Amino acid sequence: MDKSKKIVITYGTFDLFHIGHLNLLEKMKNLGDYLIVGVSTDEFNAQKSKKTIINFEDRLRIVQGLKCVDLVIPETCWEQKQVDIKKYNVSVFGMGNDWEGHFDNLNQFCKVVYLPRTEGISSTKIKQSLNILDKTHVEKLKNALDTISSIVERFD
Ligand code: C2G
Repeated sequence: MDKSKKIVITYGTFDLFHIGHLNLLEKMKNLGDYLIVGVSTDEFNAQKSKKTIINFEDRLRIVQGLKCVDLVIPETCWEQKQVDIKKYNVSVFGMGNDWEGHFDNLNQFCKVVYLPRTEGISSTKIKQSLNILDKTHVEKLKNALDTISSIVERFD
């Protein structure tokens, strides 16, 4: 790694990649010259009790394809951050501010920043919207409506 470059690093799942992820990664890149992104493996997401729609290989490739990203690495555990910071001579570790305070311990190794999240968008929100469109979900709603209609008819 070119010692003259200011290395910045961040980590995430990046499921159903959206503008909130891109905003964060571009803000992180603007803090240095070389952006490393740790993408959570499917196994690590299981540890985070986080269900993803897109598998690790595809999430990794999507992040790797971004102009602002210089290197992607697998994120396999919580503890790897300080190892990565030393290994890659990282100057700045950053996350969205929903993680405010969670990684302050890394201050002993590098600068720690928490950047404002992009409001109104999240992988969870997207999944919930997809749920509404899901035919089995619609079927359940239809059955519930039929039940309500039959109850109402009894009182007419
Ligand atoms: N993010 C954001 N704005 C959003 C959604 C996400 O700025 N609307 C940021 C998050 O704060 C995080 C990054 O995008 O810094 C990736 O978000 P997730 O994929 O949800 O990452 P998460 O599951 O929180 O995993 O060790 C850290 C964990 O791997 C973080």
